[in-house]
Amino acid sequence: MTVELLKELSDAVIDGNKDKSVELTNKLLDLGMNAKDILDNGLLPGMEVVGIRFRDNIIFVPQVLISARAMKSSLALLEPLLSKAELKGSGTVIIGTVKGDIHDIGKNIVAMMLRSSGFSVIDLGIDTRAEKFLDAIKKENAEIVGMSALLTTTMGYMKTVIDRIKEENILVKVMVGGAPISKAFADQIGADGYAKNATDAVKLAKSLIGIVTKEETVE
Ligand code: B1M
Repeated sequence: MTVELLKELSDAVIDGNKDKSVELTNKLLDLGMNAKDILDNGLLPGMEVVGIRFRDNIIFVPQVLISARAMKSSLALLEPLLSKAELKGSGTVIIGTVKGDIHDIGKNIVAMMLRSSGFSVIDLGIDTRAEKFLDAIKKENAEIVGMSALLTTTMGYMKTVIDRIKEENILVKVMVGGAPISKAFADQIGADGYAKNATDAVKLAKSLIGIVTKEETVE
């Protein structure tokens, strides 16, 4: 039964049916499914299909937007549950989607998961300029800055931010992620780490500030 409901939830995201998406998310929570499983096995597979259809010109920006709205409405229900652990004291992370880029679903999930692992997260939102990253890092005395980019045309801006951090000799660890980003790209631009998804982002953030042992760190 839950497998069918998860499939229906994926379909609701694909169809951009916000009400159905919210209803099914609530139903799965009532049945006792944990928030992470709903995210991984219902919402994310739906958004993956949306991405493929968008890429193949089967659907266009308006349909993607209504799918994103459905996904965000369900995420809003999951967020307090994913953030419940509230293990304070892990450190402060400044996070944002880089300049020119307005994709924020993945970045929001990463922020949510970091919060649920005890990090204090300051989310600068989308289309974030280097100055805004730098001001926040200094103001919050952050241990980590996280940048997200979903476009091949915006991923290069991550290097601009890293160069500014180096120019100003700011002591902060830099982690990057987003669909077009790879470990090789992260190394090339001088980031301290790359994570391919939100779960790995948490492991990486912990390893960057020395919370986990070497064996547990993310490559
Ligand atoms: Co856009 N879009 N989009 N889009 N969009 C992509 C990225 C694209 C791959 C679609 C495609 O062609 N298949 C393509 C980029 C191609 C390229 O650059 N090579 C694209 C394009 C072209 C565009 C526009 C240019 C379209 C246009 O206007 N002609 C335009 C650009 C706008 C802009 O940013 N300036 C545009 C617009 C939009 C919408 C506004 C309609 C909407 C965004 C809504 C929103 O975010 N609020 C949208 C969407 C939804 C997508 C797709 C379909 C889905 C993205 C998403 O939310 N995925 C996307 C296709 C795709 O990626 N498959 C696409 C789900 C999300 C959970 O995954 O974001 O990858 P993701 O995050 C993951 C990991 O990457 C990682 O963890 C997350 C969770 O597991 N991660 C991190 C992310 N950030 C991290 C940071 C970390 C660590 C890990 O550390 C800090």
